[in-house]
Amino acid sequence: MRVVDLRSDTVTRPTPAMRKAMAEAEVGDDVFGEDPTTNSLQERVAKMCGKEAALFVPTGSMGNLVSLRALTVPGDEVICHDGAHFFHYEVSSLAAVAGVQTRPIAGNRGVLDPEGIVAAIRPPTYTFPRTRVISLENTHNLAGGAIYPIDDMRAARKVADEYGLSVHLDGARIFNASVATSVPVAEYAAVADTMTFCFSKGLGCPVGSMVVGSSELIEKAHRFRKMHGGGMRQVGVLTAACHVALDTMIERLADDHENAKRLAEGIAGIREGAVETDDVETNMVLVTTQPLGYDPKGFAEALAERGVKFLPYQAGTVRMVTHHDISASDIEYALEQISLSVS
Ligand code: TLP
Repeated sequence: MRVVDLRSDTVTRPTPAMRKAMAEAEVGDDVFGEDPTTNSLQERVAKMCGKEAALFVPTGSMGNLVSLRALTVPGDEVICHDGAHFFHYEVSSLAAVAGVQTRPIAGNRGVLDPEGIVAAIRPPTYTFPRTRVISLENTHNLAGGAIYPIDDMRAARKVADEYGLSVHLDGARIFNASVATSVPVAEYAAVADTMTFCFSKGLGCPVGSMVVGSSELIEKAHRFRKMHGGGMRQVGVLTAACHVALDTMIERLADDHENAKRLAEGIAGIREGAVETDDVETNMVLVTTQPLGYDPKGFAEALAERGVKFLPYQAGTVRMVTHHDISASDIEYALEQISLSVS
């Protein structure tokens, strides 16, 4: 059976060029700082992001944790959108491991209102936790790949500067935002003290994420990475694939965005109200299943039987994600199957 896997852009398999680079990678012991492929990747990424330093980490979750730890001490508080990935899907690591409290606030499609941020900042008394960080997410996963506009990010930065706070950016999919808006990744990174992004999502690598920031913050993050068991040895076998991703996988994200748009329009054509096509800004499509005659779980199960895979999401929706291993013809196939499943 033909399979069209729209569960996530994490399901991509390494390209032949990645596998070749991985097999031939020059390696050394990275805990001794001697892995040339990783060192050159970190230097390359830092430069690309306009930051002093970068650190390779195994996952986006570890990237968020070591970044936020570098910016806080136990007892501090981090303000974020109430749909932030680390608030929902990272096993409470900030609370459990960093001893840091999360202050989720409402926002429109992942974007925080500066006044809302100000209202959440704690006054400096002995009783309150100390507000330390504003954490942003771009693109915003729970908002269906919504772009956090650069001007809104700068408005949050302005608040941070006024109140002496730091800014962290969960930029797991920052390259999707950058390709969609033509705003260079360095401009997004300039808003933040620390930024993470993932190689293992739209960029198609098997493993890996990056943290970028000042040398001082990256030094701290490096210690936390080791503390959390993330000191890796001949890690050039992984970072070699990341070099290939930077060479070959960025511009093509536009294809994923086009496929997502086509998918959204197709589903909207099958049943009115199932998709807000204007909300599809990058590589995700949130589909409200009720107009299609299903609940999210039932819809995902019915389509999985036809080889079209996706995940039930929040509030009566399913999420479909386009990526390197999904072609325009896969989208047409998925639409056919959806159409056949809707009576
Ligand atoms: N997101 C994954 C899973 O949570 C489901 C996905 O399929 O979208 N930040 C953001 C915005 C993310 O979307 C993710 C992963 C992470 C961080 C964590 O990255 P990993 O999985 O590498 O720890």
